[in-house]
Order: sequence, then structure tokens, then C-alpha cells
Amino acid sequence: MISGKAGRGTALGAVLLSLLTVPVHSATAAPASPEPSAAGSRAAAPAAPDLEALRTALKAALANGAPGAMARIDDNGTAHKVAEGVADRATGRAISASDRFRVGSVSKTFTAVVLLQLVDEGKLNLDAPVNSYLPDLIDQRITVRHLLSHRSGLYDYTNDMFARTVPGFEAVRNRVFSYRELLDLSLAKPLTVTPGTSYAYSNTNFVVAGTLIEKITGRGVATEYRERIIDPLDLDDTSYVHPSTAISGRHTKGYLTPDEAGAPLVDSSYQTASWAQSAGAVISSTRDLNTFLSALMGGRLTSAAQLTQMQQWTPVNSTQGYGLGLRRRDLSCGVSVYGHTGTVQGYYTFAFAAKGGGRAVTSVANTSNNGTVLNVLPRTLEATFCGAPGSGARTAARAAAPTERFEDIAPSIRRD
Ligand code: HEL
Repeated sequence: MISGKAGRGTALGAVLLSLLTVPVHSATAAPASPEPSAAGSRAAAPAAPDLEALRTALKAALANGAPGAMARIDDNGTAHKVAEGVADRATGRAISASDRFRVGSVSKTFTAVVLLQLVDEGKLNLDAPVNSYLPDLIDQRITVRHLLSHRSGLYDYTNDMFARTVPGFEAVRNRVFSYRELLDLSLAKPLTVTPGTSYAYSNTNFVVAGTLIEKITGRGVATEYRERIIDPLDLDDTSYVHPSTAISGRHTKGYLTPDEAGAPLVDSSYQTASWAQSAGAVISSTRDLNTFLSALMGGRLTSAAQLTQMQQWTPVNSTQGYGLGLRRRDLSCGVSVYGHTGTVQGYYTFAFAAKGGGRAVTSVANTSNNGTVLNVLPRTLEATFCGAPGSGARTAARAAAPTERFEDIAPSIRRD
């Protein structure tokens, strides 16, 4: 953990306490899936990133409709930056891998880290019902762990909000919601799964997580993100400015793809992101997200016990698991990587680090609601962590590479 900053109170006693209270999954919990062994490829020295393949992937994003795409790899102290296309269609300014952007659900990892630090401090129990901290808020069976692993069954209110892409966005672009209002949208619908039984991705979980942070700390998530993560890691490009619509500093604009084929892209850069808040309203850069995930996977943000909890995987599909605010993706070369993806109007983000945090990549396309672009971005992970074809890490497993999966929401709701 990072030491010497006020407000985090990760005292040895709290860490020891958390070690003594490592929770056990209840009988109804989805079984945690083991990681693929991939012992051979992990034992070998990691292949060097394939920068040509990285650029090819970004170009493919452009070929499929993104005005710009960028990526930054941080590999044990060496940074590689690649960018293609434009940040601003009006001015033609070229996109830069240093541009800021909206990270969408990568914010969920920030929220989870705050809560796991509160566990380390003895202020929160992952297996306690949420209602023990927030009386009568939700179904009494839902625990904190269920929220953070998307196993609560709380209905995702964004399914309805964004059923029609551009009208849905314009209806909320300047709105300011309270957490309670967002939760009420969810509670108007029945639970989608019995709490604890299976993965059912829902932004509502991380709205409740934000509510918990406010309740336990008595402060807003902006302050908690800043004091626990942003300032200690010197994430100078990272902010949580809700409900301001601004993105400060040099940033790429985001362009939302309408549902109607051939309709012009909509500049969706400026919005309150109030529909997302602790589920998705962070602004950052490729450098900062790499620093964040490297610190997390390097064990510098939580105790080892809580990092282990974050990596208790609920199965998502054959090549992915969801921990606590953390995704695991198993690559074709047998390497697994850890981080999160983000979709917010105008921006797709993939931010992942290897075990130990030595190598990390963040790749971004400045469009969204474009499944083809979304499906191209996983290639940036392959390029970063699997290296060039023929290199050591490209084992026979490559031949069995999984088909890329479409990850988007309404109208074709796929949340894996
Ligand atoms: S969806 C996801 C991604 N997560 C979830 C969250 C986030 N983002 C959203 O819920 C955004 C919804 C609107 C997205 C919008 C677009 O593409 O800009 N699409 C529509 O309006 C479609 N009608 C699971 C993909 C994640 O990777 O975790 O971020």
C-alpha cells in the first residue's frame, strides 16, 4: 500500500483484522472460477509488446468509424505511445496518447479500491448485507460483495435510459441525478437474478457502492478518489468533476455513433455523466490508468488480502471473469490480464495490467455505440501482452484464440 497519506488509515491492525476475516462464499454464491493455468507461458519471459500490431489495431478502429484511437503501454518503466486519427473533427487536431478522456466503467475499479481500503481499515465487511450500513435500502440478501461482483441482481436502469442511443443521451446529458433517484429507477423493476447466484452486470451496483462510500466516510466519492488514489499516485490527469460537464486540459473529443446507419456522429464530449457517477464518471489519461492499474496489481493500493478478494472470479464467459470491480481477460497466448473496460458516450476504453503490474496498457477509441470498433480493441491487449507472432508467448494456444465478443448494451444487451 502507499503510505504516509492522511485519510486512508490502513494501519497494520486493520490489515491484520482483514486477514482474520477473509470471507467465505456462501452456499448460494456463484463458484469462483480458477484462472487458467497457462503455467508454461507465464513462466517464460514475457514477449516484447508488438507495437506494429498495436498500431494496426488502432487503424482498424479508424477504418470502422472511430475518428481517432490511441494507446499507451507502460512496460517496467518504458512507455510506448501510439495514436492514429483525430481528437477533434472540427479542427482536425491529431489525437495524442496524452489526451484526457472519459473512462466510463474503469471508474468502477476506483470505487472498488476505495471500498476495499475501507475493508482494510475495519470499517466495512464484504459479506455484510448492504442494508446493515444503509438500512432498508435494497433487498436484504444483497451483500457488499454481491454489489462489487455484479451478483446482486439489481436491475440496470441504463438499459431503459439508453435504449435509444442519441435521444437517450441527450435526455440525460445535462441532468443531475442523486444516487437515490438512480436507485429508484432500478428498484422499479424486479431483481434479475437471485442475489449471489450469478453474474448480471449492472451499473446500479456501483451506484449503491458510491452511496456506501458516502455513508461510511461521510464524504463524497470525489474526495475519497482524490485522497486515496489520485493524489498518492500523482494522477495529474485524473479527476471526478461530477456534475460539471467539463473535461479540463488537453483532451480528445468523444463522438457518439447514432443507431441510424449513416447518421452523422454526435459530439458527446461534454455531459454531467450524472447517470453514471461512481459507476462511470472518472476522467483520466492512458498514463494515469496504467499507473493506477500497475499500482493496484503491484499491491500498492490495498492489502494483499483485499487484492486477493478483488481476484475472486465470478465466471463471465469462457475467457473472462469478474472479481470485485475488476475484470480478468484470458488472452490467446495464455496470459491473463486484469483491469476494466469502459463505454461512455463517445469513448471506448480498455485498461489492463499483467499480474504484478509490470506491464499495463490503456487503449481508447473516441467513439462508442459501434460494436465493430469495440471488438477491435481487444487486439490491443493481444499486441501488448502476447507479443509478435512467432515470439515465445505465442504458443499453440494461439490457434484456439477465442472469437472476439461483442460487448455493448441496449438494444443488443451484452454485458460480458
Ligand atoms: S456497459 C459495458 C461497460 N460499462 C457499462 C458502462 C460501462 N457503460 C454504460 O452503461 C453506457 C451505456 C451507454 C452506452 C452507449 C454508447 O455506446 O455510448 N450505448 C447505447 O446508448 C446503446 N443504445 C458493460 C459495455 C464495461 O465495459 O464495463 O462503461
